[in-house]
Amino acid sequence: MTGQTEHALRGDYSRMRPDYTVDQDWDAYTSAQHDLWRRLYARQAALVPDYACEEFRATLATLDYGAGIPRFDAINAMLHPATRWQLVAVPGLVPDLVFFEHLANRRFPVTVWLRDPEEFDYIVEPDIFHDFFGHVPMLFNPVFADYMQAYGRGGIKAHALGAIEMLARLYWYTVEFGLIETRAGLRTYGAGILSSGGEIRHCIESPRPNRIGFDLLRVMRTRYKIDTYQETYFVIRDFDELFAATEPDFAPYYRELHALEPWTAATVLEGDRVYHRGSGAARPPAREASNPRAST
Ligand code: HBI
Ligand code: FE
Repeated sequence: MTGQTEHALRGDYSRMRPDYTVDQDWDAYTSAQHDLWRRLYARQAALVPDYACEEFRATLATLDYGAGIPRFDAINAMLHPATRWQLVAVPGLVPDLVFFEHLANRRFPVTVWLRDPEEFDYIVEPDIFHDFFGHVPMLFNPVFADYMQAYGRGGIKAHALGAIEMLARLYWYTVEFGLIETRAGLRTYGAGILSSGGEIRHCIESPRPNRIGFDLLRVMRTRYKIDTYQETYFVIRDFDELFAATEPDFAPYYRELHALEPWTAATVLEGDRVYHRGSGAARPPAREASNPRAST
C-alpha cells in the first residue's frame, strides 16, 4: 500500500488478527466461485508452457490445483517441507510494514477473496487468483524463496529509512513483472504477468516494450505504470543474480538515489544491456492490463 488509494480497499477487514491474518473459510466459497477459478486456471495453465520460466512450470505441474479454489492448509503441507515458507490468509492488501514482517518470517500473505466474473481479464487489487497462481509456485524454488525473505527484511529497513518507494520498484520489476533469460528465450517469473491473460504474451512477444538487463540501482530508480502493460521489463540471467544483488546493505544506495530524479518507465539509457528496444507504439488500455496493485 505504497502511496495513496482513492478508494476503500476491497475485502473484509473486520475480523482480522493484529497481524492482518484471517481464517481462509474455504467452505464459504460458492460453486460458482470454484467454477470461475477453474476457468481462470485453465486459461493461464495453457499459456504457461510457452511463457513461464522452468521453475514455475515444474511446480505448477506437481501442485495441480486447477480443480477449484485451493485450501491453504493443503498447500502449506507441501510448501513448508519444501522451503519452510507458509501461506497466511489476509483480507486483501495490507500495510507495507505488515507485508514486510510476514515475508521476513517466511509467511506469504494470500488474499482470500476471488474477483467477480466481470473481472475475468482485469482487477484493480490483487485477489486470490493473482496471489496464489502468480506467487505461490515460485515460493517452492529455494533461491527465490530466500530472495523473498531478504526482500521482507530489506523492506523493514527501507521503512525505517523512508525508502519504500525505491524498494517497491525492485519488487515491481522482479517479483511482479520480472523476465528471465533461458536457453529457449526470454520467459517470465513475475506474478503480475503469470496471472494475466494478456500480458503473459505481450511481455515476451510484443515489439512495443523495452527489455533491459537487470541492474539493481537502475531498477530502483525507474518509475512504473500500474494501469497499463509495462513499458519496460528487466531481465535477470538467473535467480542467483537476483539474490546476490540484494545481499549488500541498501542504505548507501538509498542515499545516492534520494538525490536523483527517477527515470520514467519508458527510458532507455546509454549503459543499458538492451535485449530489445521498444517500438514505443500505443499501449493497450487499462482494462486489458494486469495490475496487481491498488496504487503506487
Ligand atoms: N499486501 N496483501 C498484500 N499483497 C502485496 O503484494 C502487498 C501488500 N502490501 C504492500 C505491498 N504489497 C507493496 O506495496 C510492497 O511490496 C512495497
Ligand atoms: Fe502480487
